[in-house]
Amino acid sequence: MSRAKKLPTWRLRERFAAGLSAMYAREVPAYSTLLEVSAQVNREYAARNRDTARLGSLSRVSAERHGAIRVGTPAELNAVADLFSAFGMVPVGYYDLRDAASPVPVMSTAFRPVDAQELARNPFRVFTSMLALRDPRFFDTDLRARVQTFLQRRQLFDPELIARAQMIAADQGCDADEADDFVGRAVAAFALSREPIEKSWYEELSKVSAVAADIAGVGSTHINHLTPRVLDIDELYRRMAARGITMIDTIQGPPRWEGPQVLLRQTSFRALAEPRRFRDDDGRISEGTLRVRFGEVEARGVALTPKGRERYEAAMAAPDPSTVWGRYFPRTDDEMAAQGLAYYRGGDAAKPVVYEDFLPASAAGIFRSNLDRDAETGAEADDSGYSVEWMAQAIGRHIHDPYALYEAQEAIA
Ligand code: OOG
Ligand code: NI
Repeated sequence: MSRAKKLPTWRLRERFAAGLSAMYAREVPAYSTLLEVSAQVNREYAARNRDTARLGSLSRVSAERHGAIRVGTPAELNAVADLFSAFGMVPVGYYDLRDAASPVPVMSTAFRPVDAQELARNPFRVFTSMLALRDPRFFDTDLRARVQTFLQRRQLFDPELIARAQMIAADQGCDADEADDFVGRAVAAFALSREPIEKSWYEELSKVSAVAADIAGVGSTHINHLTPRVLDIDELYRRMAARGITMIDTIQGPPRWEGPQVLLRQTSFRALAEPRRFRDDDGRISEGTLRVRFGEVEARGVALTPKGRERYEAAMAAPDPSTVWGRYFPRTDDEMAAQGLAYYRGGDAAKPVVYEDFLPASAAGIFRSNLDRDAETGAEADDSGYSVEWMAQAIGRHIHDPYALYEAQEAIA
């Protein structure tokens, strides 16, 4: 009897990303429109521009997505890390959104592949946030204890699924005939639950923050958005608006300009009201709606060095960054490379290293654009001790430093 063919983790990642995308398209119809328009914009862009592939092949870009999920506890984050390890996705970077102009009670990391070859095969990444329950500015002692009890009682993932994931990660893949079942169950773990929501509990948490309610007000987690990549985000924005889809006011991140595209530009449409069932204190079930899931799209540019990033922050501090951009950034990749502002493979300005991560200000903006009101924070001192080291320890894993990864990519000629 011949042995079943083995699928490597990147094939599983490719199927996982495609499976989530198919599920999200069924659940959120406006996402399908976004995919359609993105594909159209990408095809037209590729036909007009011969150097499209410098920031990734059209096949990579067309399949490219990032997702976002939110969990409550270190134990849940740990389970997510185990699950994603079966797809060759590891934690990279640390984003503390409690510090944002409009604070959100979470800290986040991104799970993604890190090797250049793995990224080229399928770069699927998931922005993953954990509730900052120990931060007294958001949660008093009483509420914290009740949230903790609630979270301890729920189980986001079947332990058997997690055990399977650990085995697949150790083997770097699984037999082809097992893959469908494993990937299918992993995808289903992120579907929107149809279970009734305890109304008064959800409302109490909403008063702290809509994100707290989305995380700890329900018994499961869900994909919160899924983001395709486009080669021309300004054109996409215009076309979505022309189709009558209300986008947020701006494209976040660096402005459009004729020089090299840097980092990440993102825009989104507002969360849509989705039907959900609620249970009131008497046990009565009623129908209602919640706005939690939305659509986002992004364009990616070259990764900046720490020096380039400093310039970026300085330019972004201007009232209208687009009017001053040329004072901070040169107009050509050659100059960017020569001044040590961005990463290029083998130092060759024709081979930019794509930015694979996120931007804290944009992330906070994305969260915010989908909330009806800001979180109410108290004046207490933050004694939570949250930091990248804290998170790494809590999940028993190294959290990769994005700059170290870009440097390693630059070293590949
Ligand atoms: C995550 C928001 C951050 C991005 O693209 O910056 C994000 C969330 O809403 O859970 O996805
Ligand atoms: Ni996003």
